[in-house]
Amino acid sequence: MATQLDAPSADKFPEVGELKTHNHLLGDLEALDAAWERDGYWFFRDVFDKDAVARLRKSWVDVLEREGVIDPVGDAPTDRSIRYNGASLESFPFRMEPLVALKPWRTFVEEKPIHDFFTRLFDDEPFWVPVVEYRATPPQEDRNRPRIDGIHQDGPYSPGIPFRICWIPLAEIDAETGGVMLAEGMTEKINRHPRDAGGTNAFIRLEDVPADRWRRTTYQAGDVLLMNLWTPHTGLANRSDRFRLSMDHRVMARRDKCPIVGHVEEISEQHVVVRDAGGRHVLSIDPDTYVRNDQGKKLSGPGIAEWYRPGSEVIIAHDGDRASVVRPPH
Ligand SMILES: O=C(O)CCC(=O)C(=O)O
Ligand SMILES: [Fe+2]
Repeated sequence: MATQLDAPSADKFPEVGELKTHNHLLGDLEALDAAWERDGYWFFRDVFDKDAVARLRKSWVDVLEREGVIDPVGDAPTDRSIRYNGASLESFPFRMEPLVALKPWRTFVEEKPIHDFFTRLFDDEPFWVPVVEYRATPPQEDRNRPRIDGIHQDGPYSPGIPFRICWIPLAEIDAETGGVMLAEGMTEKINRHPRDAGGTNAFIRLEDVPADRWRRTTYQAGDVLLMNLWTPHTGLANRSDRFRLSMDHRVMARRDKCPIVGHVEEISEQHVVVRDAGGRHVLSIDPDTYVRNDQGKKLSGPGIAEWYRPGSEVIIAHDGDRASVVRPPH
């Protein structure tokens, strides 16, 4: 079933097909890997415990109520009642900073049914890389703007850490509400972003993705979409009257090459000392180490110790004693 999304330039907007579901592959690692390489994603329909998702969603609803942008829902089921009430969004925390501080993902991934799902999926314990975006996207104000937020791959921005993107809808996200749209079957490890004259990455052009590859679905609380780092994807503007609630996170299997997640004790342009639950690690830094700030900009020389301070939370990918990537969680 294809969805014709209403767009100002409907002639240019692709027809969007339905995502496949991969539920039938759960328990078969080989078939899952093959699907991952072929399709570039796994979409599992209705696999999360609804009460666990509702508990997670409550953190979003609390913020929206406190900000006065939805009317209090009280005991009513919240998954359909996150209607934007029209209040000013001038001071709205678009990156949901109150949730960044609260880290509600921790409790969520510890919920037994959620943990069990990922353990079954990987046939191993999940390792959660604490790179999380909490999204509460209000209806688009200017309806003449394009619906495509920006087609991108996450891979080129995260070299060295082989995680999977884990995108979790917290309430129904239908065609009007938008959500993630991805290009199926484009898993080659190539950076598809055109470079502009300044050498910075621009968004991938719509015309560079074959028009028949685009997929989405009506997402429901309980579904989860995992994406290959090389899969081109974009958010679609919200044309509904409700907030769009989702969380995107990064996950991998314990047996894979997990990064160190800890706090900086000491850092210079030559080394970093980091402490995690397992103790203290000393890693070398060289000019090829991708030490980045929160905007993805590479730091070098004294800039490293200026940006990272003792106590900073840090994620470090490494080969033996050499750090290959040093990045902040957010
Ligand atoms: O939710 C969105 O709008 C985009 C999500 C995304 O780009 C990601 O999870 O990597
Ligand atoms: Fe992304």
